[in-house]
Amino acid sequence: MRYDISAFDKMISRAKRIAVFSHLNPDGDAVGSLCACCTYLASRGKDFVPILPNAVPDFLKFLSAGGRPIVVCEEDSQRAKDLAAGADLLICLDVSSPSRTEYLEESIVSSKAAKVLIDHHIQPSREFFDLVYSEPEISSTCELLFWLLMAMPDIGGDVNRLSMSCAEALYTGMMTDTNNFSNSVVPSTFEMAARLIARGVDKIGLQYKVLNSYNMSRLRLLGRLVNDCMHVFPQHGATCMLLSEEDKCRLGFRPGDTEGFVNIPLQVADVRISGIFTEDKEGGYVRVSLRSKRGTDVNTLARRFFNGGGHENAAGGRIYMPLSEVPAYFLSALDQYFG
Ligand SMILES: [Mn+2]
Repeated sequence: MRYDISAFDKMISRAKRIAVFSHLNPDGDAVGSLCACCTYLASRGKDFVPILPNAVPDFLKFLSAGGRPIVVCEEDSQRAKDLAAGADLLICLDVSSPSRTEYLEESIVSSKAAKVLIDHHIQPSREFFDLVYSEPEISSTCELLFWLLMAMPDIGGDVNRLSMSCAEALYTGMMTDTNNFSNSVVPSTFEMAARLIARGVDKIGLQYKVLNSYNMSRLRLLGRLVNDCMHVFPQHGATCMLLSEEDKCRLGFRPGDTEGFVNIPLQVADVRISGIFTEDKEGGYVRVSLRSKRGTDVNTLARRFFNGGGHENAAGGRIYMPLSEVPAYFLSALDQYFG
């Protein structure tokens, strides 16, 4: 992978204060790329601030954002916005558009600072940024960031010049976005993994920390969803699981608890599309997450019917209706989509 890094390198050198952002409901790739970027900026002696719209899920809290606390907009909205406004360089990671930062969108769009986007989603909103690194044919934003950092003059392609916490954050984001090497993996992904493991990243240790460190309530929630809240549409090879506010409350749901659930129905031979629909009463919408097997495009499905988008085999969106109406809506969307 070869990238022209000189513009980005110069922007970092010139910047006095850098604000780094990622998306709402941050996943491993969002938190991993945010932390890796901040750790790198720290190694260059830069003044920076990591900002997220809402909190980091527990299983990712071991990652360090260059030793600084992550400012969470949902917890301290004014401070997050002031810090964003005070920066002269904004770096947005793993977001196809500023709107994916939710409450921070306005601060990003209206800022006069230089803006850089580093992302792997298709059709990014380039118009908001001065410099865009967009690579949809890659596993994750963490992988793209890895290759960008490798190309930086101070790293010079030598993985040993990346700090261990930067290397771990990059590996974590790639590992989670590929569902531990099961999807969106390209040759360069293995090359990145090989280099990071040679650097000393503890692959098994990270798996235990990130993928095998859930609590019992999450397992019970999965049981409840599969047993009682899943609709199956065999005519389309589709399933959908519904997570209500009531169940969230009763089963002690915490953000991030359903991470990976949507992939599980795809383990069934005849299932090619899986959806999980999560009620958000406060937001007044139902959050949609879709996954598919190779050859079935959920990006277009999400764009047409669920006010969202993403990748061919992993997409998301939002719909505005009571949760009870979702199965019928999902079925009619599938009927129209597959004709
Ligand atoms: Mn990602």
